[in-house]
Amino acid sequence: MTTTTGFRRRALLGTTLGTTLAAGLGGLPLFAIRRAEAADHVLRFSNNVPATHPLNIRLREAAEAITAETQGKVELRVFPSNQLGADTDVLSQVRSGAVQMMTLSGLILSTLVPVAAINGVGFAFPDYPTVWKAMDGELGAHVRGEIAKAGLIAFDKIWDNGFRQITSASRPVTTPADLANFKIRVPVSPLWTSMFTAFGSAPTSINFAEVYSALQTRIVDGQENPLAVIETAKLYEVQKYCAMTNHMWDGFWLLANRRAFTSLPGPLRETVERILNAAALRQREDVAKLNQNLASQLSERGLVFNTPDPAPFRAKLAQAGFYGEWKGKFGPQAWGLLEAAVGGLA
Ligand code: X2X
Repeated sequence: MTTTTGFRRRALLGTTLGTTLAAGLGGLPLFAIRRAEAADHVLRFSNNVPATHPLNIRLREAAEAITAETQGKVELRVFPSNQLGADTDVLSQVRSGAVQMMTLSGLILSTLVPVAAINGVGFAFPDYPTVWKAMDGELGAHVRGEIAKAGLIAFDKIWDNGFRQITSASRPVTTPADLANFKIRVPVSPLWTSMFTAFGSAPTSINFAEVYSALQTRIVDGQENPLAVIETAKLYEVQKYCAMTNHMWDGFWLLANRRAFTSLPGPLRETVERILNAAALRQREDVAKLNQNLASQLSERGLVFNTPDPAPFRAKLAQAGFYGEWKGKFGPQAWGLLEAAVGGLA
């Protein structure tokens, strides 16, 4: 009896004290303070998309599940929108351990792990079932193996970015001829530069953190991204046209610093992996739905859509030697795994 009363009084006192403290700390909710104090392992997790993108919605959910299932021993602290730096900087930080985790496009990762760009080969994937068959199958396993050799951990399930579409400010893209001399932002990655050079465009490598302002100030005329990114990053505010080219599928590898992640006791590590891999599967469904439904919403916001025939775009890449060049760079083993999943490439 006494114990119960004592416990109650302390709990009450704790709450009052906590509230006062929280007010002093700018009104942070009490649970945030307690959680930050209690976690034995804090994993700082960076990504480049806005807080409203399905990637961040599912990551926040996963973070809550991790706190609950590990009884607060592990805290996944998610930083959206490049708050910890642009992709190429954060990749260095994840390698050094200053940041413990991030999601990153395989194409950008390819500056460290060349074969990680292979999913970006132009027009390689016809649809989502083929994407997941390849990335959850042998091709993805091969890429994860190479990532491991570079000292990083890649989680089993890649997250979806989506099929990419080309937006522009000054004129629509209807044929490959419209891409000639087109000033387009591409992410920092040799494959992207090579692809738009093959189209005859003038590509500029810019981290996603700078894309909105590069478009706004007209440093470039256009960019290419899946609709979910165009919508959540509000690129429709600074672009007029959107060509549904589906010229590339891209995903986000979930990467962890090996030392930081393997310092977690085994059972905690397994919990984090299980929760995040399950979150990736849910995020894939969200993005697929969004990419199906967003066109009408974006038209209402003023973006003018067209759906070009992809055949001449693909022919242009073949004619410029794009496929031959990248087949040589990736080598017969990786190229063979890609073709096993998607069929023969030009
Ligand atoms: O930088 C981009 O355009 C983005 C958000 O799609 C990637 O992460 C590759």
